[in-house]
Amino acid sequence: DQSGSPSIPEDVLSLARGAQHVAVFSGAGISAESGVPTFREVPTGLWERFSAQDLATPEAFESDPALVHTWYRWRAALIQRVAPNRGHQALAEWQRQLTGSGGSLSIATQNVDDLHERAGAEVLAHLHGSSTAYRCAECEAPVELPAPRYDSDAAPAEPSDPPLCQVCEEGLIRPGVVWFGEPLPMEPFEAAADAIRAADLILVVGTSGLVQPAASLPLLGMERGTPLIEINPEPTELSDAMHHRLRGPAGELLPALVQ
Ligand code: BJW
Repeated sequence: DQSGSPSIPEDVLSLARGAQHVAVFSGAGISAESGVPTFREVPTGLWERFSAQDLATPEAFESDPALVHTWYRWRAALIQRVAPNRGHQALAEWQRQLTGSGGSLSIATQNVDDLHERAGAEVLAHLHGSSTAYRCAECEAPVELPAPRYDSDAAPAEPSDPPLCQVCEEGLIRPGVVWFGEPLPMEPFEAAADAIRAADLILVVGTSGLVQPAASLPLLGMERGTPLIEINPEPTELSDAMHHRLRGPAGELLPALVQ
């Protein structure tokens, strides 16, 4: 192949070319090539360096709000500094093409970053919330915080307290993300399930498939026998259920698939 792009098996290419309604389920791996750390990879994954129990649970926020607040502000700043990669761009382009020809491409992401959107795509569902959304931990009033500023990729040393809610004047402002033990937002979850049930092709990109209930969403396609394609350099919890497994980085495989 003279272009240097990875070769995709012909049967997978023809599935992609023939699809009219594509459902994409994405995870941290699609943003890895942009420089956003994933969660579970050794040694770069966030949960390899930080304790999920101390950061991504409601109990953690209750016991050390400054630590959790500061960590999420650091993550938000990191996300803001990076740019979408060729994987995000390929999906955005494919979405434009399909929408223009009467089809559709829906994106349900577990990521709290906005890199799909910044590549020009419309996201149907942010299943685990967003790094730019905040709300009161007590009265749930939504709040906008000024853009965070941390210059370094290293975690900030000095924790600072989250602001107090101006509405109820009782609660602390918490990140608008879904922590372990919390329910997923119902509307995005149902919208993602509907899109996956209606799809004629499902792409599972850059997720370990370990975190429920999100990880079960792509399997809804099995009800109708919809072809499932995984894009991931490594085998995952979902690999056995896939009809096709493309092993490699999303930033190379997605442009080759969507060409
Ligand atoms: C590349 C690549 C490249 C690298 N290209 N690919 C036992 C069984 C079942 C469930 C449970 C259980 N025990 C507890 C639970 C429940 C729990 C759960 O699932 N735990 C498991 C870990 C065991 N789930 C929950 O608690 C959920 N809520 C819930 O169940 O509620 C029930 C309830 C109902 C009613 C009332 C009350 C409660 C909530 C889960 C929330 C998850 N939150 C996080 C943090 C979000 C905020 C933040 O960003 O900080 O979401 S955890 C973290 O994991 C984040 C991610 O969205 C999520 C998924 O991770 P993801 O995206 O798959 O990343 P990785 O790192 O795991 O994988 C990256 C992949 O990319 C790898 O495969 C790489 O190979 C690949 N990759 N480079 C393509 N270039």
